[in-house]
Amino acid sequence: MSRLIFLGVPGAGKGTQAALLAESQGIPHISTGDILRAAVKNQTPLGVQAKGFMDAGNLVPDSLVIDLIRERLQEPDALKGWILDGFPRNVPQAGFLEQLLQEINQSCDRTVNLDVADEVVVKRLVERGLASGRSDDTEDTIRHRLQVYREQTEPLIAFYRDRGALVTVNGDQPMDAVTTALKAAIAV
Ligand code: B4P
Repeated sequence: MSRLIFLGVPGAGKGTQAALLAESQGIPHISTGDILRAAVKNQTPLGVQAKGFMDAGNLVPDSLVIDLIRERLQEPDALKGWILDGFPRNVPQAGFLEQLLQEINQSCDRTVNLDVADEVVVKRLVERGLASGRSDDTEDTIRHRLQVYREQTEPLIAFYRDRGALVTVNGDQPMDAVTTALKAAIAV
């Protein structure tokens, strides 16, 4: 059983690797980005509120994602483990998660930081934007997302390092090499 948090710049491969690992471990892959994109597509009240923030490359307000995570982590399939991809995204979200895990008698085993240089992810995401039409994968918005990452998400590396649970994996390798390195890092 694993309970893992994935950190990394936008486009580091969090979604890609979290999906593979969750499948191999038989635990849910919980991506706040995927949940929000589905809400936008279905024009739910959550999606209507989130769309403008996402299109601009900003974080959606904490209150929207916090409620969503509180409910999702208490669904039956999440009792045996989970991979959180894209959450927490800032220090207040990390503080909320710590408190929630205490309330539900769970703890996170590892936080994985997928390390990839900015210019590599800009290229990856521009390519994905051209292939998928994802509205936040344009070069200007990607660079803004990287700035938001530096200001709001990067401090979580120190937050989890202080708690002794952080492992860093080089995400700038072929996908199967990243998967192998990741499995080795979380087995330690
Ligand atoms: P996310 O969906 O989390 O998007 P992301 O950070 O860009 O990462 P993503 O999962 O897409 O990329 P991946 O690395 O898998 O967030 C989108 C938006 O949602 C945010 O900007 C924000 O507005 C909102 N949001 C989400 N969570 C939030 C929260 N907690 N609080 C507030 N707002 C929130 O992959 C990128 C590409 O690289 C793919 O095309 C993939 O095929 C490719 N790739 C992966 N690994 C590779 C490798 N090893 N080599 C080459 N290419 C690779």
